[in-house]
Order: sequence, then C-alpha cells, then structure tokens
Amino acid sequence: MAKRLVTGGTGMVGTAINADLKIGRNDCNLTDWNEVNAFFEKHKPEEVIHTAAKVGGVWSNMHYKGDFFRENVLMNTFVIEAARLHGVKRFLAFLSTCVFPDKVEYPLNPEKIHLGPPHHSNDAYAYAKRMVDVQLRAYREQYGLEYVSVIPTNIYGPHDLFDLENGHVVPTLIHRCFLARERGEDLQVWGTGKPLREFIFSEDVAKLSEWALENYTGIEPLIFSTSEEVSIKTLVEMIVELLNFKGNLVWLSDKPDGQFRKPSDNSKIRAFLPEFEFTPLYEGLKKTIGWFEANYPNVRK
Ligand code: GFB
Repeated sequence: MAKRLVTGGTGMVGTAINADLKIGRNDCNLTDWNEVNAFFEKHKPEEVIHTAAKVGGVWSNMHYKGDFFRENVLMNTFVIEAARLHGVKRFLAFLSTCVFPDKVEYPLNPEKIHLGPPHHSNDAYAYAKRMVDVQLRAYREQYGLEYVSVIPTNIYGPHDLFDLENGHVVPTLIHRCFLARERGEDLQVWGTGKPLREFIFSEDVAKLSEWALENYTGIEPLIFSTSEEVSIKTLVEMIVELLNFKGNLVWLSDKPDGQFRKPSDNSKIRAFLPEFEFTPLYEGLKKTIGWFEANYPNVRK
C-alpha cells in the first residue's frame, strides 16, 4: 500500500478518510513553504488527499475575503508544488461548487468553471479554488502529472466547525437550534429560506475521494453531488424536528441569502459508480446531530 497523507486531517472530511498520515494545522503550517517542503522531505508521502483549506459559510466568505484568498492560494500552491518536487504519484485536491460562474446555464458542470465571475459573496475563495484547476492543468501539461481534483457541494457531518456566525448553514443551525432549545428561546435563521442547496454527507465525500484517488485520472474536476436541491426552509424543518425544538422561528431578512441556487450535474460520478448510495439528507443530519449532542461542548465552534 502506498503511503497516504491527508492534509486537513483533523477536519470534517479529513477525519473520515483512511490514511497512514493525517496532519492538522498544528502539525504543519501549510501557508509556509519551508514547513511544507520540510514536511514532505521528512515523511515522503506517495499519495496525497489535500482537504486542508480556509473555509466557512456565506458570512465568513463575505467578511474575510483577504484571508480566504491568501491562505487558500498559498496552501494549494505549496502543497501541490511539494507533491511534485517530492515525487508524489497520486494527488487529489478539493474545489467547491462556488467556483462556478454566478451567471451561467444550469446544471453546473466542469466545462463551465472559467466562463464568468463567481458570485460576489464568495468570489475571493472561489478564485483561489479555481487556481487549483489552473495549477493542476499546468502541471499536467509541463510535468505529465496526473493529479486530479473534485468538486463537492455543501458538505456537512461530524467534526464540522459549529461556529454560530462563520460556519456553514448546517452546523451553524444545528448549534443555534440546540442552544435555543436549551434556553427556551426563538430560533433565528438567516435570509428568506428560499435559496436551494445540494448537501452531501462528509462520510460519502470521504469514500468518493478515496475511490477517485485510486481510480480517476482525468483532468476534468469530478463533481461529488447528490444533484438533489433542498430549500433552506426544508433544511431548517428537518433540523427542528431532529432536535425536537418546539419554539418559534424568526427569519432575519437583513442577513444574506447568498447565491439563489447552484444545481450541479453528477452524471459523471454516477456513471463511474452506479451502485453508490448517497446518505439521504435526513439520515446524515440525524448522525451529525447525534454526534454533536454526544460531544457538546467539546466541538469546534
Ligand atoms: O452553508 P452556507 O453558508 O453557504 O449557506 P453557501 C448559506 C445559505 O443558508 C444562505 C442560509 O441561503 C443563508 O441565507 N442560512 C440560514 C444560513 N441561516 C443561516 C445561518 O445561520 N448561517 C449560514 N451560514 N447560512 C458557501 C460558500 O456558500 O458554500 C463557500 O460561501 C463554499 O464558498 C460553500 O463554496 C460550499 O452554500 O451559500
């Protein structure tokens, strides 16, 4: 078995992936070239799944654009370059559905990534992630490296960041709903509830990533998606039911809706793995909430 390294090994997706070596932010500062280079020199991984990234929900994407751009560009550039220099054979990187243009014909597919500007709410992060595609294409052309990338939709699951302001919608609402229930307060939800999202369970992403690392060599990023759109309102109803919250909902119209929808085309992964069963949203939420309640307050928040 080849020696496999997972960056972001303490994060939501990284914890669910099987690997010989997992590193988190305390093991190696991936925005520092000398540290990254020394790490690869010392540990000599043969395969890499690069999940590490500075990520967050719509709020943090809007308010920390400089940090999101700089940290992601540096991490991705350095990790891919260290992999090349130290002879890594197989490499998988993560993009995100926000890399797609805001105004483009649906469904989203990999040929459309560079056809126009991303949604302004997360453009800094999206451009940084688009550069992963550019770098991998360049490295393939010049060095013949068959490194690959994948595009998961909105991922949720155990070990997520349950920050009340900067997290993604699922972990943030789980945490806020839990607190509202404990304190007997109203549950505050952002926006109108009308936007549509495609959610994917972290353990599904981990399984698909392992498969793709071992089997996929194409240059087109592979979309990981259930292709099932769910409104924020429906998502909230599921979380409320699973947490047995009996209070009132308050929709905060001054908070952002973000992009209205971003439906993606999952036909390629479906064709490769016709038997693969995605975890239904309700089941995934149940597992995530079970994990959250069992681990609270020792969750990342
Ligand atoms: O997960 P989220 O923040 O990211 O979801 P995006 C935002 C949607 O959930 C918006 C609604 O329609 C919000 O109005 N929402 C409702 C909330 N209540 C809340 C809440 O308390 N917190 C949050 N965060 N949202 C991100 C991108 O977009 O998706 C990233 O910004 C990345 O770059 C990620 O691509 C997958 O789906 O809007």
